[in-house]
Amino acid sequence: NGTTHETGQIWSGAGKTQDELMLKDECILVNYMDEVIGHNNKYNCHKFVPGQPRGLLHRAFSVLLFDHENRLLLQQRAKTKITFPLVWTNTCCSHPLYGMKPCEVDMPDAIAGGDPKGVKAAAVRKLGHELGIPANELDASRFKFLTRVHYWAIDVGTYGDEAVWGEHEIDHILLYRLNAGEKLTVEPNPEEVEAIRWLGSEELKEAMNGKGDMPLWSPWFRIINERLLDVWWKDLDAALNTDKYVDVSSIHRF
Ligand code: DMA
Ligand code: MN
Repeated sequence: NGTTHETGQIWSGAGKTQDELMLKDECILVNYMDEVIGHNNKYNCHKFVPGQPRGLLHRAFSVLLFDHENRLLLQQRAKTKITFPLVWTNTCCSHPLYGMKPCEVDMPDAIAGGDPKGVKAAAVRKLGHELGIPANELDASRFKFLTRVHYWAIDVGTYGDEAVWGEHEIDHILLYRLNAGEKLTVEPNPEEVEAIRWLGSEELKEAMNGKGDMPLWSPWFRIINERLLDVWWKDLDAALNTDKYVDVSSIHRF
């Protein structure tokens, strides 16, 4: 495990691709109210160090993608992910980035209006990168933005003695459902995703009981699942097609 950040040097133990993304991806820094206050790279945002014990608060998104039969697509993170390797989680989690085209930085009025196009564009980008879902098989306007979750979680150093990583985010939750007969190509990128599984609500409950072959779950998906998802999943037509569960003014803090 090296410790230098020079281009091409592997410092995390995870591998060059993830190292490079750690420095290249420029996350959006936000305040407690989710207002943009700046930007910094993924490394600085996620490294928990003395004096900055929760990294830097930044904006994130979580996609929950369902098929026509209301099964949720889950992914196991690749073993080469620097943060939270090998844990199971929702379809796709990532960050809208600063400096992207189209722009991924949403302003408060877009969020309050229920149509944050920036995180939706980021979601299309990352569903492509992580799961190989072609952009032309997705319709960004069909992402349903429901609410925001503010949480932090520690991921005790997987790579090297000093590495202590974590998350401290305001996570924008996006739901998406395939129509009957709609084609979706899913070709997981092994640098990002170890495995995928489509599970119904009851199957997920069983999978998360710790006794099966999916023992590890991400802290943010545990929060979303325990606090919010149950209600939406039971009433998925309304969650997707009406504003019954839209809560754009709250930031749920856990
Ligand atoms: C970060 O996910 C976002 C959440 C909601 C935890 P990630 O670590 O998978 O992002 P990326 O793959 O872009 O590093
Ligand atoms: Mn993050």
